[in-house]
Amino acid sequence: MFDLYTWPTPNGRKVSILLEELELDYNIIPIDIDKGDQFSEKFKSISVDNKIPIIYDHNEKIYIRESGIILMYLADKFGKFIPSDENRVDTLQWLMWQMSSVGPIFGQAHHFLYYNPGKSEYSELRFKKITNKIYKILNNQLNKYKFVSGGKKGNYTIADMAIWPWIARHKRHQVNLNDYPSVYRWYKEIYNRPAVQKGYHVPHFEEEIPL
Ligand SMILES: N[C@@H](CCC(=O)N[C@@H](CS)C(=O)NCC(=O)O)C(=O)O
Repeated sequence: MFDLYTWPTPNGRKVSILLEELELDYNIIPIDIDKGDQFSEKFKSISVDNKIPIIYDHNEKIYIRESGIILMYLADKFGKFIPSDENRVDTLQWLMWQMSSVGPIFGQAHHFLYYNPGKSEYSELRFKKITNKIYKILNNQLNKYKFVSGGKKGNYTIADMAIWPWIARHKRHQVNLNDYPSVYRWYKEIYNRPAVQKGYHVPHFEEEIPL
């Protein structure tokens, strides 16, 4: 059994999607980061940086933070959605690409383009440009392969699960998915997975998944 501390954001949704894909039982503990729940004394005692998502594994009696490592931990523990053959490294390198490029850059793009438009033209242009560079990289990869990692033999993995919820925020970073047809093909395929439909709306329904 697991506890999931989360809120409907891309980093939170990565983990709820994997928990649904693995068909695991888990308690959902909403941390309303818009109201400041992440700064409560109770949450601070389990989170060094006041951020969701966090899981608690009741069997091992440990808290785990950082969405990338949470995905690795669960995928390894249940032996699913992470290759055990030579493709493992490729899955992990795309996962790390998400953690180091997609998340931080799209996060900045949302900050300037969606939450604070008009405050810094330079920053809006900069993060829009790098965002589109990231989409080009992803589109090139998905031109060649069905899923992000593993090449021709690749399957749906935690690398796809990490990237997908950020692409679901394409309107916030002002990207039209029609401009990236292979990303759009991949996005729709993953959108149709029942576990994704369920995991997206954890801890509550916020919006229909944008298409
Ligand atoms: N590197 C962390 C980032 C987590 C993160 O940025 N969480 C955001 C929501 S997506 C958050 O909790 N923000 C609240 C705050 O910073 O006060 C991860 O991937 O888990």
